[in-house]
Amino acid sequence: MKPEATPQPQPLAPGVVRFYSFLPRAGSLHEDVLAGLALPQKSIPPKYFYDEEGCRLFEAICELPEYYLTRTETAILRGNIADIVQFVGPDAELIEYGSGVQAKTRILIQALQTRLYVPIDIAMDTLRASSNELAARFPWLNVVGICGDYSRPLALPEFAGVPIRRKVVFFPGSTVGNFTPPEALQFLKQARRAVGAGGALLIGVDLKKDKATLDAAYADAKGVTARFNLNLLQRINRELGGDFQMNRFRHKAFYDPILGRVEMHLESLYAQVAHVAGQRFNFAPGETIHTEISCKYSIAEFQELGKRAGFSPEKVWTDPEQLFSVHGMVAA
Ligand code: AVI
Repeated sequence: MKPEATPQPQPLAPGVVRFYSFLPRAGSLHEDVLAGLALPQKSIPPKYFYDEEGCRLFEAICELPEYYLTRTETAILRGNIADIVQFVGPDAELIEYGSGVQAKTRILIQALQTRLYVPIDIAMDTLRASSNELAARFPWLNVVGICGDYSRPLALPEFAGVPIRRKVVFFPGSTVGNFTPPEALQFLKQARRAVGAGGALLIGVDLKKDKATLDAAYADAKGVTARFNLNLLQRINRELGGDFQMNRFRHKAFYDPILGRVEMHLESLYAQVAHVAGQRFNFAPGETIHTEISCKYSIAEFQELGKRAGFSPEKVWTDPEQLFSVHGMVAA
């Protein structure tokens, strides 16, 4: 795939937040949804969860008692911050893919005294709000927000005026698990190209564990994850003129220990017909739309993937229960 256009190097000034938009052309939701619903196993890419309401619901998921990922990763970062600072080294440009609400990023920026932070996110409103908040909190920080889809090749802008010794991609949250392993490999190769030789990767990866813990993490008692999943249908109704009836579908999520991944689906409760953008889609009772995978890795499996992408695994930080891992890898 051809990378998108690169702007010319720009001088930076702390406190001035710049934004670049490399958003996919309008119409990709339309094309992807119609194509996905026409497949024998209907499916919709998980990146479309994150409209305004989806971002809000995902933040609520991160607070749930069953969803151990966020608090465990945050504790790992806090508890090992001195070692992480040593691993990253001084004067690093911090590039964050899928920056979201950036709570974990604040820990890193504070400890690293980062001068240049480049958050990349598909949700422009969240990106703007959190970039402005970070710039206000850290007066020495240059923030360059990139609104774009990082699951596709993206040529990042270069900036002048800040001393940079190495580029470091920060990819927390185990979002890498939302790619299939071959897609994750492509993504890691792209991160390897983005940081260049001697650059580094700091990546959060959820670990394989018992099915009961994982099933509960993706089907919480309060039904927040269900609302997050069903919001996709509401988005399609609103943005593509769909007529899905929310109460005729249910959230379904389960860990498949053989494939080592959680799958999320929207299951049709009845034989029914739904229309999207004037096209008709039939659903049998029990038929599903596959909306997300969340792959889980052992430490060794993920290190192997990193090596295949051109990284040398140097550090792994985990919690006492071995629920979650944060890997520090260096571009070989
Ligand atoms: C963003 N991503 C890492 C989350 C995950 O755990 O796979 C998305 C999510 N889906 C359901 N709950 C959370």
